[in-house]
Parts: sequence; structure tokens; C-alpha cells
Amino acid sequence: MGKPKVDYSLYLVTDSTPAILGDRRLIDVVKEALGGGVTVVQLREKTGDTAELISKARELHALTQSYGVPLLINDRVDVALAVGCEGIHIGQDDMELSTARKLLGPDAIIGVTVSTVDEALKACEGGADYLGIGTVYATPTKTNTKEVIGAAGVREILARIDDAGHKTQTVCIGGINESNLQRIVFQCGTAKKKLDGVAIVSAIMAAEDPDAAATRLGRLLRNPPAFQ
Ligand code: TZP
Ligand code: MG
Repeated sequence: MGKPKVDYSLYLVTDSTPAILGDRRLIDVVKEALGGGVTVVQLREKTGDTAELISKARELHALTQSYGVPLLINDRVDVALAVGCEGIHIGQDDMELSTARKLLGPDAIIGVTVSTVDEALKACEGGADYLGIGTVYATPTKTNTKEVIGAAGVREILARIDDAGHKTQTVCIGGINESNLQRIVFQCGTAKKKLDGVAIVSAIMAAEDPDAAATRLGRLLRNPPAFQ
């Protein structure tokens, strides 16, 4: 089998809280976002019991598979194993990367949230497949973020992992929307190392038309802006 090659460019992180989802069903919103071209889906649920989460993840996995898009589970290695999806995303306070890798095996996709150079180097050395770097900009979607590091912080992390010779892929997260996406991607990249993608919650999940929002964001990613 081997590890699948992943396109991280337009990475959707889900959020089922009423402020984002309203009275819509998660599966319907994700389906629209997939129709608009998101390339990775991370199921991020901070409440609810395990059986419910597994059943939600199974339903989502059937959907993401039909689009050929990987499904990653936030925090929960047990849920990823139960569902047989492509991988997980862990933060600094979750299971150790080495333990997660042992449990999930070499072909699983494992992403790690990092907000400092040290965290980034450690995750790369530990065999993370990609880094979720942030928080770029403060966001109402996640208010307990340790660090708001700005584009300059992301840029420093990219430069340092590149200097250390790591080929680990990278996305950034936090406050990214249609009006700032191109500037963020431009400001975060260095001459040698660019981001592989952007991870987005509300600019897609809370959009009235998630398909159209994802389509517009994808277009912005593909069209280099005038200031570049
Ligand atoms: N991690 C850092 S910021 C964030 C997460 C999960 C939320 C990003 O949400 P949004 O709505 O894209 O700003
Ligand atoms: Mg976590």
C-alpha cells in the first residue's frame, strides 16, 4: 500500500458548534465543501461520546472516500483505528507522536499542531507527515489558543525546518478567509519553502454556501496575487 500522496492545499477542519453549523447537518456541509474542492477533511469534535463520534466519523469517511479525500480525526487515535480512516491530527497536549505512530502504523497520516520552532523541529524529527502551524491570526473559532504567532511566526518555523533539511509538509491555521488568504500564503512562505496549504474552519463551515466558498478559496490559492 504505502502512504498515499496527500494534497494539503485546501484543508477543511470541521466544527459542529451551533455558532458555526446552525441547524445544518455536519455531513451535508462537508459534502458541499468537498463539492467545492477541499482536499483534506479533519473531523474535530470536542464534545460527545465515543460511540457517537465513531458513527459520525464512519459516515464522513464513506463520504470523503467517494471524493478520494483523506479523513483525519482530531485528537482521537482510537476513533481513527475504529473507523479505519487515513489518520489523525494531534496537538501538543494530546498523545505523544511516537505512541500514535506505533498504534496507527507507518502508512497513517499524522499531523501535529505547532506554534514554536522547537515544537516544529521535534514533530519533524518524530516523523510527523505534516505540521499545522498557528495560530496565525486570533479567531473566535478557537479562543484557547496558546499562541497567536502571525505570518512572521509561521515564516520563521518554515525557514528553520527547511534549514534543518526536513521535507515535512506544512499548513497554517487561524483566521484565514477569502480576504486575507493570498496575503497570508505570500507572507508566510520563504524564498525556499512555501506552505503546502491552508487549514480553514469558519470561512468554509460557516459560509451560507460552503461549496461556493471552498471554490472561491481554491481559486485564490491557485492564482498568484499581484503583489507576489
Ligand atoms: N487551531 C488553531 S486556530 C483554529 C484551530 C483549530 C481554529 C481556526 O478556525 P478559523 O475559523 O479558520 O479561524
Ligand atoms: Mg488536540
